[in-house]
Amino acid sequence: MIKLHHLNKSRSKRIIWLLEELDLDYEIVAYQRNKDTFLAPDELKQVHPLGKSPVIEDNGLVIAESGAITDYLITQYGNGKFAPKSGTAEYIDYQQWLHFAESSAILPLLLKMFVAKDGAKTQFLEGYADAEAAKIMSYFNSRLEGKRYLVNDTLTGADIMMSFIVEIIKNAGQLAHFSHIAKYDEQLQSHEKYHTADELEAKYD
Ligand SMILES: N[C@@H](CCC(=O)N[C@@H](CS)C(=O)NCC(=O)O)C(=O)O
Repeated sequence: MIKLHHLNKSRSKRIIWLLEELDLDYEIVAYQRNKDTFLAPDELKQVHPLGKSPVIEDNGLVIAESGAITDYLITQYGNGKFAPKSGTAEYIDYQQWLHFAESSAILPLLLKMFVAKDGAKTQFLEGYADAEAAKIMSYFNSRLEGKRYLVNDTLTGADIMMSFIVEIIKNAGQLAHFSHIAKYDEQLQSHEKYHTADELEAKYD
């Protein structure tokens, strides 16, 4: 059975959502963040040297990185659902969103969170994070105009990956400035399993 190493308040919720959508048998192994440092406990390093979550174990494989896990699970168990056909233009688009979530999109949003948490005046970082985050959010917003989902008008792994980015934007109180992202958030929330993932995340928090 698939094992998901899940850290509370983390990107791992994406993988719970995907496992639920795929209707797979899986087990959650839960870990709690340190209350002061917000870091994962050392036990997670016994699963994978980075000691971060999510990590899955399946068929003797240990897979880290939520994008790689999403790709693996959909390729292995999707039966043609949740990703466009490989070799098509839509598949390239899908891959771009899958990677965008954990590269260009997340960095400035996290930097903004860290700058705010630190509270200190910075020479460069704050301005950089603000400008880059604004660029990322308006790009994402513009690409959603007139669309229900990112690719092929159906839920894919790209949407599941980007749901965490939407959550960060929402928690930062920015959703009201980006109407297409706000509508997209409602669309994601129309999926029953989105809420199952929320409930499981709360259960293990
Ligand atoms: N790019 C990785 C990021 C993994 C990551 O940073 N996970 C965070 C939780 S959202 C974590 O484990 N933080 C605790 C720590 O770094 O100790 C992914 O997408 O899976």
